[in-house]
Amino acid sequence: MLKVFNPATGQLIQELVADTTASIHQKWDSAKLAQLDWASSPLEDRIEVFRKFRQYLVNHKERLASLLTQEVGKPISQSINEINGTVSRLDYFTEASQRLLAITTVWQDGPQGIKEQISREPLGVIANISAWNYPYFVGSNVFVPALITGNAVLYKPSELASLTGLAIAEGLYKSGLPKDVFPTILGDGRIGSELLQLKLDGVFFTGSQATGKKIAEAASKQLTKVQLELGGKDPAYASEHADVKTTAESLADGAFYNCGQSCCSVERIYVHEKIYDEFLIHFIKTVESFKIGDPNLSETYLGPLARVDQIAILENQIRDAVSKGAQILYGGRKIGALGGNFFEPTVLVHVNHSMLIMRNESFGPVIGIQKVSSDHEALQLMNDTEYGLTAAVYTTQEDQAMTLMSALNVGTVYWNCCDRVSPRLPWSGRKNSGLGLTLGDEGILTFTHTKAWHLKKSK
Ligand code: TXE
Repeated sequence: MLKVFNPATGQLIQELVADTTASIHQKWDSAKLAQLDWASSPLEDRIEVFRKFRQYLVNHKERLASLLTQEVGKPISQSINEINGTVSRLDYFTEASQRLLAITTVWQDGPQGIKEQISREPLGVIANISAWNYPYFVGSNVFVPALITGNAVLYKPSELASLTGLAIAEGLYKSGLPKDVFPTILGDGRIGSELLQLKLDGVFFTGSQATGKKIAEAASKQLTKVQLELGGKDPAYASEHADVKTTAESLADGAFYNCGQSCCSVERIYVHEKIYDEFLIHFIKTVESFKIGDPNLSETYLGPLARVDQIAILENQIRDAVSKGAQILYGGRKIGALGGNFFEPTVLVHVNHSMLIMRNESFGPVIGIQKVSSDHEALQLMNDTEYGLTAAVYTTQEDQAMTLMSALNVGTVYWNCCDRVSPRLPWSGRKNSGLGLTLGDEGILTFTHTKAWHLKKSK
C-alpha cells in the first residue's frame, strides 16, 4: 500500500494500492496495442483531447488546487498559479504541435525530379517518471507533447503526489483520452526501477540527480532514449548597478517561492560590495513579510516542506556553514509549534564555496548570500558548480548583463528576473542538471523520431 500524508499536519490522507510487477506488465501490454490506434488517429483529434483537458482544468481549478495543497503542502495561491500556468502551456502545445508535426518539404525539384521530405513519428511507449514539486508543470511538459505526438505514456507520479497524478489522469480520461495510452503507475522508487525493466521506447524523468543517474544507467542497457530534468544550485548576481530594492524583493521571492522547492529556485546570491548592506536590509524586510503557516489560507506564502527528510538536510547544511564561519541573519530552525514539516525561511551571510550551502542543492527555504567585489569574481563563483540549470543577473546596464549572461554555463539566463519558465523557450540543464530538454518547439519534437523521405516518381 502507498500511504499519502499531509505534510502540513503529518496526518494520513489516504492509502492507495501500489502497482506490482504483474500490473506494470499488464499496463505496458495494453499500452503497446493502444498506442498504435492512438498514433493513427488524426492529429486534430488528439489535439482536441487537450483542448478539452484545458477546459477541465479551468472548470475544476479550485478542487484540483486544493488536492495539490493537501498532498504536497504548496500554498493554495501557488497551487492555483500552477494550474493557471498549465492552462497556458496547453495553449502553446496545442498551437505549436499543429505547426511542427506537418510534413516538411526541404527540396522540391532535385535532379531527376527527386523530392525530399521530413516527417515525424512517435517514439512508441514511453515512461514518464515524475516529481512532486510541480506535478502539473513537470508532468505536462512531458505527457502533453508526448501524447499529442502519438505516444503512449506510462505515467508514474511521485509517491508524494499520487493523488494529484490520479486526478490528472482522470481529467484526461474525461477529456477523451483512451485510458490505455496513459496508465498511471503508483508506487515508490522500487516501482520506478521495475518500470525500467520493461522494453520502453523512451524514459523521461524529473527528480534528483542521484536517481537520474540510476535511470540513465538502466536506460543505457536497452539503448533507450533518456531525458533527465534534474536539480540545480542556481545563482543570481546583484551587481553594483542593480536597482537594489526591486532586486532584493525579486530574489527573495525566487529563493522562497514554493518553499524553495523548485528546480530553478534561486539557491545562491552574490551581491556587489557597493550595494551589499542596502541589499540585505531590503532582502530581510521582504522575508519578514512572508506569511508562514496553513497552506490552505490564501495569504500563506510559505507552507511546509513536502518531504520530512529534507529538514535534516537543511539542518546539516546550516550546521556546516556556521561551523565554517557563516552567520545566520534570519531563521535557521524547524518550526515545531506548527506541526508538520515547517522550516523557518533562513538567510545566511559570510558564506563561501567551502560550505555545503553554496555547493549542494538545498531544495528548501534556505539561502546563502555572498559579498563580491567585481563582476569577474561573481561570474567565476556563479560558474563554480556541478550544476547548470539557470542563472540570473540584476543590473540596469544592458551591456553588462549581456556580457555576463553570455559567459554563464547554464541552459537558461535571466536579466532582472528569476525562477521563471516559459512554454515557448526550451528548458534544459547542463552538467548535473540534466540531459535533453522539454518545452519550446524542440521540447515537442523530442517525443518523435524523424523520418527522411527521398521521393522519385517513376516515369
Ligand atoms: O526525488 P527522486 P525525490 C531533488 C531535490 C529533492 C530530491 C529528492 O533535491 O530533495 O530530489 O526528491 C522515482 N528508479 N528534486 O525523493 O527520489 C520516484 O518514485 C526509477 C529535484 O522526490 O529522484 C519519483 O517518482 N524511479 C527535482 C521520482 O523518481 C525512481 C524535483 C523522483 O524521485 C527510482 C524533485 C529508481 N531507482 C526533486 N528512485 C527538480 N528537477 O525540480 C526513485 N524513483
